[in-house]
Amino acid sequence: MKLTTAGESHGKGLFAILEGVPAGLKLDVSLIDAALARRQSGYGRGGRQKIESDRVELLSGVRDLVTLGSPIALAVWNRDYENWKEVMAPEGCDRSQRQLTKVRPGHADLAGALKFGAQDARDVLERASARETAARVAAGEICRAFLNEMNITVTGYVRSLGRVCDEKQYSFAQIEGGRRPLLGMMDGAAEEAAVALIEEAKREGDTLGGVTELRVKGLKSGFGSPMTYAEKLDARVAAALMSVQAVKGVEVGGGFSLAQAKGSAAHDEIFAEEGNFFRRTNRAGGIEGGMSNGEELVFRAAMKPIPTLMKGLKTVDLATGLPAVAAPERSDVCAVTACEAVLESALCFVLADVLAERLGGDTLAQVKERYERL
Ligand code: EPS
Repeated sequence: MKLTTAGESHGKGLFAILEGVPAGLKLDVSLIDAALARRQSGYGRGGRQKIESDRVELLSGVRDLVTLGSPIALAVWNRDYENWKEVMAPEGCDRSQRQLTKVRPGHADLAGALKFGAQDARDVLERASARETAARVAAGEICRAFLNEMNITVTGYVRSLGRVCDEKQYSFAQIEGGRRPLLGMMDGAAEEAAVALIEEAKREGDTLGGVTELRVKGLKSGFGSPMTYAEKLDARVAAALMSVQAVKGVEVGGGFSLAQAKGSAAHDEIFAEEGNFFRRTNRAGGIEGGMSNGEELVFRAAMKPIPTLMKGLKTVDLATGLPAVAAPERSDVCAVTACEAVLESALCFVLADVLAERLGGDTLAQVKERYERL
């Protein structure tokens, strides 16, 4: 499979072309729209989400809500474009307005302006913005529908927000049924503390990050390969998760904590019952030797605090070369809940890609038959 996205945060919209989805997959647009709504959710989001009410528009590759095997093109239109077309229109606009030269530490502004030779960091930040993830979520949800046909399901939750951390362990079913709507956390007391922290950050003109946990149930063993480094499942998932805006760390299973344990406490002993192999622990996060081992996949991703701070950090004005305070663009205080939704979609794409690669097939029926035979 191949996924390409295009679009600027305040341009006409966000677009995706998804190639390699087999023919015969039934799509439910309301499920894609629900995922887009989840991407807009979470306590602490900024004013933009009050303007947008993201919906997918399927443009090609689908007939009567069933995939044709051809590239699927889709759009998520920006309502806010109406307010920005004077400074963003591809056909011609006034570039002198809404320039951003007081580059924000942590954002793509400075490195991007230097790399692309831009006088106005808007030429870069519009694309670097996390609004791009609307296209990735829409495409990722098509991949999720494909995975669901093989009974492979993906879920996740917000494990920590700032210094508030929920250390408890949850089963896949608990996460699916128990994720709280306000922040996508599992524990009520932790969520209350996180809301208070967001309030505090908002008052201070500051921002917050957090950690999300992702789970995959139903993936059979043998996906990914140790034969070449680029085929390793953990490497591919890590790259996909790391590509989501503001993600600074990815863990698989026990992740960093395994480095502190002795080998006897870091691996998952193997048992068999009536010819079926199983483990009683899952520290490997379902991946050994770069291959799925049939256990649940477990990943964690750390999102840094959003780099647009209302209180502004020290920086330099690109236009004058003088010290300045970074531009306080409208922004979110915290978007970890949205990040979790995006990460699920990004994970769905990479898993669908790995599946399609190993199983081939022009039609969904062929893919399903091959999967069942494994
Ligand atoms: C986003 C929309 C953006 C930001 C956010 C993500 O809206 P606006 O810039 O119009 O307020 O809220 O972008 C960033 C965090 C960023 O760093 O650019 C969205 O829909 O996800």
